[in-house]
Amino acid sequence: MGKVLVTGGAGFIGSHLVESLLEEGREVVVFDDFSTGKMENLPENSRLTVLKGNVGEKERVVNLFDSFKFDTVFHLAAVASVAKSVENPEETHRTNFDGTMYLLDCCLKFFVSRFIFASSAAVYGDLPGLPKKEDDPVKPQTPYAVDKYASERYVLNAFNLYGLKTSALRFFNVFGPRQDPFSPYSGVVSIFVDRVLRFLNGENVEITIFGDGKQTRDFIYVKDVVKALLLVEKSEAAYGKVFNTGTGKETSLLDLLKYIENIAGKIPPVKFAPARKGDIKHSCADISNLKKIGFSPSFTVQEGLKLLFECE
Ligand code: NAD
Ligand code: UD2
Repeated sequence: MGKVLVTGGAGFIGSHLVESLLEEGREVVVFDDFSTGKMENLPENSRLTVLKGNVGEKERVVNLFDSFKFDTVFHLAAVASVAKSVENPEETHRTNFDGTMYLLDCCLKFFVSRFIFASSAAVYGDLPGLPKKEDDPVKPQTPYAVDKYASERYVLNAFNLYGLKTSALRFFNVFGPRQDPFSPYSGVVSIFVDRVLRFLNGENVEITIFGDGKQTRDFIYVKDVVKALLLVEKSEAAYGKVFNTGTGKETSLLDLLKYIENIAGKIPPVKFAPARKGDIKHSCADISNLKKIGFSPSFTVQEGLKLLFECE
């Protein structure tokens, strides 16, 4: 049996996927440029090979496929920050779009059996209508979202055009251990939990809510995202298809904070600031298609938060 390639495997979601693949007994190669990923996110394991490299460098990618025989590719490497894509669209495009093209091309040339792509709920933009279904209209409003949408289409078309067994997952708001809280545009859960832990350590910090706190998101615990990725990989019904990856439930920021307070006992002072420009008020996934292939989330937001606090 060939190996599994995880691009972006040293990152937040990728490292959890790698852990589960190793638990399944598989041979895993991580390919990551360590721009946001970290070596310490990854376990020591004789079945794990970690390589530093950039998916946006074609020769390097071809080299990678020359050196290993891959059965399956999970393509998670990306500049995951929308803000960075807005600041530097050309450079992020090389990673977020060109990288996908190089990998797809190699998968065809080197007869890889399965290709799974990490897309994003960002493709829906701010169009009204919830919960979002996969065939709803899209409105990718940032370089990040455009690259994700274009990549996703190339990935899915590769099944119909060339017979490569591809699938894509549109992740909603993922949270869990190892999510980096240090950018203002980091996931809100990681920011809030970081502030609470610092507050409990006696630091003078506060939590900022942009807007009235009534905005909602479909927060999904990272282990459930991994569950979805592995389920999709093993499902023939998933070839050539895209799947919303959320829980199907909306949680407001005010409720999120309540849940955190219930777990932590107390939270720092909360400050309200004007809503962020372009912020979406509500977001929620219709996950019927993922359910049809056997998915159900294992963790509620509260359960995920509890586990996150236990890890910290
Ligand atoms: P992350 O930043 O922790 O992981 C991305 C990984 O890709 C990092 O390890 C980084 O070093 C690596 N990388 C970046 N550019 C690279 C390049 N040119 N070559 C090789 N490696 C490169 O972010 P994450 O949250 O784990 O995101 C994983 C994937 O899921 C990304 O594709 C992201 O766009 C997507 N996604 C995440 C969320 C979320 O809520 N976290 C939501 C939607 C989609
Ligand atoms: C998510 C993605 C983003 C993009 C977008 C597309 C993450 C981390 N971000 O943004 O990359 O794909 O979806 O729709 O996955 N907030 C606060 N206080 C804070 C931080 C955030 O109130 O300190 C608010 C923020 O204004 C927003 C909500 O919390 O209303 C969620 O913010 P987020 O950045 O975690 O996620 P989102 O959905 O805006």
